[in-house]
Amino acid sequence: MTQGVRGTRDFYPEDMRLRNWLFDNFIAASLLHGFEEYDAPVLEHEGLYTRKQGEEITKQLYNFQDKGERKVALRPEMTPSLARMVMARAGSLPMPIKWFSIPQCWRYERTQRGRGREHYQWNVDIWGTTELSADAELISVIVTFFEEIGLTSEDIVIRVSSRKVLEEVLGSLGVEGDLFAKTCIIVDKMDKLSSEVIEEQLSDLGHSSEVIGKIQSVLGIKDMSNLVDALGKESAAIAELTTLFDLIDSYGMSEWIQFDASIVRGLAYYTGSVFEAHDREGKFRAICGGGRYDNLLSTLGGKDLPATGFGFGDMVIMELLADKNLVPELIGGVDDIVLPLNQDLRDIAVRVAAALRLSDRTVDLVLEDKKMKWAFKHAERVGAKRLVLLAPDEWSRKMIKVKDLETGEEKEVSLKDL
Ligand code: PZH
Repeated sequence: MTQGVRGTRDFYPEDMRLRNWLFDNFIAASLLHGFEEYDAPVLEHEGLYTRKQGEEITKQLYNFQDKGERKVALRPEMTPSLARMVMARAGSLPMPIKWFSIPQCWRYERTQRGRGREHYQWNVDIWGTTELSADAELISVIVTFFEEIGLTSEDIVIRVSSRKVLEEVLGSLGVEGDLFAKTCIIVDKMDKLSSEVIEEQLSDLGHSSEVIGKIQSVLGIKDMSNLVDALGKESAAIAELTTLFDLIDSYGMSEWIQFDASIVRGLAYYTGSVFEAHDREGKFRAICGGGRYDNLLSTLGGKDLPATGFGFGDMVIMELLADKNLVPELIGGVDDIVLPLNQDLRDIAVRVAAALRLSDRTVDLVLEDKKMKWAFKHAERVGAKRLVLLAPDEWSRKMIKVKDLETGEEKEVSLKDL
């Protein structure tokens, strides 16, 4: 029984060092922008995710009945939990809310594709403002994170659009509401499925060939001036995107950004700006994605509050960093290894270790009888800075031998000086 549950990962210390490094960078970019951390249970009522628009995320729900016959699910995403928490304190939370979290999210696929069933997803959200400055601020969080970990705008492009683009075009053809949300979910799969399959799915939804042709022509637009030609100068979508791109310019982030009408995101609840980050070479799936979702609370039985946010998984980014040779080599953080050279010196070694720890040094006290040779190898493995030796001769003079492993320098010091 060495294997965990199918689709789950173990994190050995070397994996955990990397995961912590990644999360520390998520946290740093969030805090730098004034966000506060929150958390919620991994187990939620299944009803929090029952949406009927055919999203992959709700089709793959990891759900079951608990021993009290309650229908529960492991969260597939964080936004509904966040919405629940905001709703529970509606009226008493000072707005805008700027919160982030790094939850583990789950999916259950029946297909045997050997894909993971859990991942961690950094979530950053702003609630309580309709201002596009919030959407721009979120993009700044993402760009800051990329820069922190060594990625540049030559590696990454953030594709931006607004659901209002397609909404305006399809609205004039009578496609609205639920049907519009379902259409976006199909359109979102355009880079994964063939155009024949997409056309078939759109026609199964009841769209005429005129509507399908219109969708295809609009989604091909990658340039704002062509969008103006398609939607007209009076378009609300154009006004919104122009404001957003001006803001992005003020942040100095324009080289990261590209308008792309094919970005609609595969979740039903998006209402306005939407964005996805991709590697420019196009080798990987989307690195992160998000957008505005102003109407989510009413679908959960509450009073709507404007909101915008993004989700950023822990897997694609690590694949990309590996591809670019940007995965840092991390070694453990031990300052000192304390080694008593015989058992009579264990008691004093314990006291030496305690004194060092009191002065905030991280200490690995060798627990068994070990030789110097072992200690050197061990020091290398854990990346220790000093070897602190309790040796009989030196200790008979109340001295401790210290070897600086970075410079190779050796000296004898008293406990006080150590
Ligand atoms: N956010 C849905 C999701 C959950 C787990 C994995 C991937 C996606 Br693994």
